[in-house]
Amino acid sequence: MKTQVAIIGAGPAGLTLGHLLHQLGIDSVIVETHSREYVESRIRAGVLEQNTVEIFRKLGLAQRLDSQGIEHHGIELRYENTNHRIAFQELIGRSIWVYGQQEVVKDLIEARVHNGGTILFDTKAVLIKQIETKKPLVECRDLTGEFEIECEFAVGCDGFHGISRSLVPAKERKEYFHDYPFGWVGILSEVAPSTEELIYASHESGFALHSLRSSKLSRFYLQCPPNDDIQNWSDNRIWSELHLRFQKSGWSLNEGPIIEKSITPMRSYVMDPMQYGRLFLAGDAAHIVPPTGAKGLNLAVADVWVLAHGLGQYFEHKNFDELAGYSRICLDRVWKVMHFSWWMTQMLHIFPDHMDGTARKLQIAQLNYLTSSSSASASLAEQYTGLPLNIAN
Ligand code: FAS
Ligand code: PHB
Repeated sequence: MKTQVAIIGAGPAGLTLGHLLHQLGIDSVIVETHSREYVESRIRAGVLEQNTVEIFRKLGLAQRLDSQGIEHHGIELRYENTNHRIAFQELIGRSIWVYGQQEVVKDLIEARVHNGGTILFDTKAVLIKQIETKKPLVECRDLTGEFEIECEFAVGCDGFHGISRSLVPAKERKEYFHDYPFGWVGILSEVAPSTEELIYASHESGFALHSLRSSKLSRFYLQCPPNDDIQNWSDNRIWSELHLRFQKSGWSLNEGPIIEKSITPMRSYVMDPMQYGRLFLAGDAAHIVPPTGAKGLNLAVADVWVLAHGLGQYFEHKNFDELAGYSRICLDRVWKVMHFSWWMTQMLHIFPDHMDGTARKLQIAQLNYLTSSSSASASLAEQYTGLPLNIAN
């Protein structure tokens, strides 16, 4: 099989890149190890930056997002029985959209198939060869056997557990790991949200987040010990912890059937560089941010926005300059977004070392400053709704 760009992984990064290249008239093939049903049912992200929404609109992929997605003009910070709204629209004139990642993935796959684009499901990329040459080869295995895809560029959009980043020689790469001393219990419940906007709650017994998917579907997250077992989280325990951490006089939390619950480790990871020869990395294949800032999916889309622009310059003008700067441009944004996600995480979670109570006092002081200063709130708003996307600087 031959193509211009071979894309490994049909997550938000790979699928968005496929559409950006299609719009530029560049041929691509996407290989995805799982079935279509599996990738369309995976529950993950839920918040889209304004940048991400604008890119999907530019690509004509936002019909359902515009009709079923919910635009939010702010978030709530809740601590010590008080509520504080960070008003994005008033502060900086920008918004976020609540729209499930699996809905995004469904829309992007639907459109790709409609455009006659190739996605090979149930097809695993097992190796990418000749990445130092102008003709990389992606070795694939599907239910019928093995075959190769010859391409001019191979893009690893294969997530944190993919194969692609391991193909960058160890002596050429620097990796930055950090595991946080807690995880998140993620819960999906068939109950009307008890809030108009997301609530980020910081409570002595741990962090909690009230997000949503629709007027009938609520999404919650609870800070839990690292490596905790979901068996330890009965529905009763989940509801009593949610009531405790969101407690605020005059406010009540609706309860309903819990239809999905899982535990997510909280870590951060950055791979530098995000390119080697004709192999490029995008999304979770190159970086993981703790979900407190709701950035993972949005950062994946920002990466491929930069990459597609560089590939467009290459295929149109045989100019490699922009592609040569891909890693530098993306890592500038990755570290800024990593800092924001770390900052939200350290401000809102309870850490094992509470410094004899000093840590909590410092957190409350940080929250009091943040919620009483319009410039500090505007900074949160700017970072949460999405830093401006810079293409080539
Ligand atoms: P993905 O992991 O989504 O996709 C990679 C794809 O590659 C997968 O489909 C995989 O099957 C495939 N693949 C892997 N190896 C392969 C191989 N060898 N051959 C072929 N295919 C292969 N982010 C936000 O922005 N907002 C949020 O609210 C948010 N909440 C989150 C909540 C949870 C519980 C989790 C786990 C993550 C959350 N994230 C959030 C982050 C998440 O959305 C990721 O950042 C996003 O999925 C990254 O997209 P991709 O880089 O495309 O990787
Ligand atoms: C979600 O809705 O899944 C969500 C929202 C905000 C976050 C993380 C996850 O910070």
